Amino acid sequence: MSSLRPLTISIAAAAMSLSLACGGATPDGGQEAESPYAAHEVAPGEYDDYYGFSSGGHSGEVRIVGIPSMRVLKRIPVWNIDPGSGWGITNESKAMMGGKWVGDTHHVQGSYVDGTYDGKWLFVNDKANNRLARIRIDIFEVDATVEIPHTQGTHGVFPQRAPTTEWVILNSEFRTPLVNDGSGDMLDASTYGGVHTIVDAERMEVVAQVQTEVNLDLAATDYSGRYSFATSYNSEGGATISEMLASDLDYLVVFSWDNIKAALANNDYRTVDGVPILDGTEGTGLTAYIPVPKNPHGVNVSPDGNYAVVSGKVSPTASVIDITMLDDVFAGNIEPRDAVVAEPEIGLGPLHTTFDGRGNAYTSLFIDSQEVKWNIQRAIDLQANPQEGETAVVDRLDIHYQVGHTMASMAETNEADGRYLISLNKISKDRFLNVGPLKPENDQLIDISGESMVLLKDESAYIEPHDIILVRRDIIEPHVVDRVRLEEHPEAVTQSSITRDGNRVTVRLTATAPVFGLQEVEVNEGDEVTFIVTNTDEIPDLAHGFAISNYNIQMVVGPFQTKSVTFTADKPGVYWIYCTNFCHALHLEMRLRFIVRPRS
Ligand code: CUK
Ligand code: CUA
Ligand code: CA
Repeated sequence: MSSLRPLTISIAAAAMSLSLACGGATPDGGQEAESPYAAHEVAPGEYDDYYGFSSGGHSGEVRIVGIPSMRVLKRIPVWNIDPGSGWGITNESKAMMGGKWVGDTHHVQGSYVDGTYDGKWLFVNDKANNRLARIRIDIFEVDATVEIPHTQGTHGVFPQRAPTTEWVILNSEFRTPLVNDGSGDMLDASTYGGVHTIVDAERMEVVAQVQTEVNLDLAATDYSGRYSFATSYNSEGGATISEMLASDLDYLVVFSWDNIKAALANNDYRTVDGVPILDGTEGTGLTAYIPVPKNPHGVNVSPDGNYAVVSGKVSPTASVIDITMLDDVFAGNIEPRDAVVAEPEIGLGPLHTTFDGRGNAYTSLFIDSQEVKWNIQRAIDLQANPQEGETAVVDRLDIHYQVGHTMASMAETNEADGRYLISLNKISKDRFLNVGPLKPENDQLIDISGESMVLLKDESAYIEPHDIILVRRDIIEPHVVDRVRLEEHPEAVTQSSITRDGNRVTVRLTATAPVFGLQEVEVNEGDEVTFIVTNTDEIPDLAHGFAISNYNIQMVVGPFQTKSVTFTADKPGVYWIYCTNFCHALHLEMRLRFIVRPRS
């Protein structure tokens, strides 16, 4: 066990040691003869106990990982182009992506009922282009997206946890002018602000935005549907890194949903670009600004709903906020800082905290390259009654290396079960075969069922997952269905046909292994051609591909699915359209001629 560092560290030292170049821990090296993972291995043909839903960061995707095997089971394209599903290529997905082909997914969260996952939706943010996407769990595909106005660095995202997910909230990590059209003094950062955006989960529309003067980073909701939280590391309102590090205290901003709903009902807002903007600056009653040390990062709510834990990042502490005291804070009965009931020193670079449902918290320490387990009640008791040499820290485990997010099984629900902990490490250094200079990231699986944490497994990850949630499989499995999409597309094809309207040609095409419904399609150079392809196979997990040689078109049409693509037939000649997904012994013969007659 390494000893605790002093509370105060200089800005320069903190900023330097936050850089990836300074690795904290050294490799463990020694491997035991019998791996502790053996007892957790998922044998061939066996299933994992948990679905891990992980954000893909700048890849713009969401990944599904089986836990504890750590096998990647599926990748769901969200803000990236992927012929494997046709995403970004089909007319349907192009409409949802709005011409923006990159995204930065940080936080995947599930929809809730009564404080636990209902298995209906996943929500994921796009920090780069400021969007929210919703993924249907029955088919694991994006079915709706919404652009978030008046914001940049759309970061923390969290669904309402009770009674059901009606709202999803998102934060602006970057402060900007609210009306950001080049008017006003753009260099005057004191006029910038950040917004806490409320999205209607069902309609996927922005309900309102609560404007603050500070930046809003990570997000969480409580377990009663009455509060949401945002960490703010730039209470200074700075525009440079030294300005953002100037103050010893920043904030946890608490949003009162009771007061927000009252303001909306009383029309106590202004409307900008059709969006109600509520004034949530300090003193307006919609928010409470709880001072916490310095440049905090994650905020996570304990599964009993009682505490919000803020991870200090530049401060070697975690701050424990008693949620049951927030009503008194908003009523003005106590000072905001009074709701901080513990602030244990836990180590260097605390980023995110998760829970085992037995009263323990696990915080990722980026600089120390450790997971630290500490007891929340012990921290509160020691804060009230300090005892020389006593600590709330229960255990420490070196990880490899530089952990960002960490998450325990079911930890973001009131059914946290304390079995597994995932450590999403940014740097693997020497843990895998060298495929450098840039090596894979390292997702580590840790057994937290006992008093001490036990490292079970390393798994390489493609850059760069940020966050993950671990969902019990019995919550997901009942919702995954086979034939749901057959009738969903308004133009699902049962008969192949070619129709022409002026220079617009629509080709409706069935696909049943090993044939497309037509063997030949003839158009004229310059025609605008739309192919609508329906997978009419009866086999519940068989996909067909659709690629047009030299036309830069390739999409896969999943089971019972219909997809369309529109393009201009600008190259005369003979072009083979072929199935790109191995579907049948005669898969290679599954093709048709696309004939483009030259303009005469
Ligand atoms: S942030 Cu990436 S390590 Cu976007 Cu959740 Cu903390
Ligand atoms: Cu259809 Cu290969
Ligand atoms: Ca700060």
